[in-house]
Amino acid sequence: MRARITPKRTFLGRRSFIKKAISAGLLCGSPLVLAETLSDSIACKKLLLDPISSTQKKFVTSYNNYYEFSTNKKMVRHIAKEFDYSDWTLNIGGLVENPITLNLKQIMALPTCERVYRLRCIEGWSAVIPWQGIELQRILEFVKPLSNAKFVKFESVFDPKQMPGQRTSNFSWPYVEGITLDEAMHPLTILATGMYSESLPVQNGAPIRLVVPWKYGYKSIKAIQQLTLVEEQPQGSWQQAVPSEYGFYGNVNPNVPHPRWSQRRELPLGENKKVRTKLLNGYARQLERLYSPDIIDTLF
Ligand SMILES: Nc1nc2c(c(=O)[nH]1)N[C@H]1C(S)=C(S)[C@@H](COP(=O)(O)O)O[C@H]1N2
Ligand SMILES: [Mo]
Repeated sequence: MRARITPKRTFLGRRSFIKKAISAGLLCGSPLVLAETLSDSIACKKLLLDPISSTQKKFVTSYNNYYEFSTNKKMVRHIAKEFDYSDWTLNIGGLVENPITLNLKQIMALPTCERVYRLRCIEGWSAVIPWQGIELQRILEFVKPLSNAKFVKFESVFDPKQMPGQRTSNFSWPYVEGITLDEAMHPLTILATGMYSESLPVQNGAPIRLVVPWKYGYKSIKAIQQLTLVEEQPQGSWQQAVPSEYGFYGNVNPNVPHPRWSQRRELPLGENKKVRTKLLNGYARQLERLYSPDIIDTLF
């Protein structure tokens, strides 16, 4: 067992070797360099988020939208229990200078920061979740989008052997989502690898999922294997399946009703009284530079 632990001297020697190789321009685009670059950058932007208390973990891990496993929110975690993701790869490519592929170990080694965010599902329920994640901006700065890249397209895993929903539903698998490059570069946008200071439970999107806290939950795609920088606006799976109910932007807006219900209120998981839904889920102040204030109120 002891031999497995890298002695500190060797470790430091290796780090300074990596640092020298990075500044010499070697190792360009390797996952090792990504982790090293991220751990050297200022870990997290200070975003002046309002202090909010988290929903109890038991609620967030037992009521899940994850159609690959089940359309029954309470069943998802039971069906997802045996999901094996040890062979995972996350590829980031398309219109970038430095495409990379990370394996599970490399994904889990990415340095993370803590973000407590509201999550608002378009169906009218919500939660407050303490995530551990990486600002997507950091990863994009590393892969260097080309000047014609305008959107980021995300694709979940396609594994019908392990995911019964992919065998039975007529949804077009894998689950796809997309956001603009500006939205992807916003410091609120993270790729989460953990929550409640533990690695992400399968039902919440292990090993890595997107979290865009000002958008309805369907934009926060779980179990991501592919990010592609593209020129044209990608079509999300929900947008494709039900275009009258799911937009490309999906920004939380209490003033824009769903075709079948009002979006003015939401039920926090674990509570029995609805609360008012906030414009852009409470993040309008952080998003002023992304969406000009005069159009914020009409956004969906
Ligand atoms: N791959 C995938 N990602 C997904 C979904 C899904 O069915 N498949 N559901 C979305 C929806 S509708 C919501 S509300 C959130 C729920 O996240 P949670 O279960 O962690 O609360 O995940 C989103 N990400
Ligand atoms: Mo949702």
